[in-house]
Amino acid sequence: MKIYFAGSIRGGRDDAELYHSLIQYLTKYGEVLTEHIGDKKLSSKGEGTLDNKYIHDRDMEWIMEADVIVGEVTQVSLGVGYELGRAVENGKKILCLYRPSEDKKLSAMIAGCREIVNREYNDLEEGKKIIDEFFKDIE
Ligand code: 6K6
Repeated sequence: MKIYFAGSIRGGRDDAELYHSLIQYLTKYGEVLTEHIGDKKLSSKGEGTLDNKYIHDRDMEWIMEADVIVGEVTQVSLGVGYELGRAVENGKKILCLYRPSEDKKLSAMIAGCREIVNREYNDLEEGKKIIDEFFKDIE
């Protein structure tokens, strides 16, 4: 099983630690192609070594290769929204995890997408349970 984890980078890195923990947990179910998303040293400003076209093409290849896409969508990110749209277009199985809050409302284009399993949670432990249920359902 290959898993593509999507989480905000240039959209803001406030949740980087949570991404790290979710990615660690997801390795229980398969290979996570995007472990770097959980790297706390990765800032929203970027390392500046990788070219945008290189990043886009490599990430699209990984999305095509992946069996499952898991997105943490609380922190608004254009890149994550784009990835989810391309994943839907290509018939991927998709789980989105969102922590409800007044100041970060989930876009209707994600919340209203029938091809995405959208689940709300409040902390890591709840997130892990949702991941377990999702993988049980798709087995
Ligand atoms: C690091 C910091 C800034 O730029 C970098 C290097 N960039 C990226 N490296 C790997 N994946 C990326 C990079 N920029 C965006 N992505 C992909 O888009 C990731 O798979 C994330 O799921 C998503 C984040 O999009 P933004 O718009 O928040 O950056």
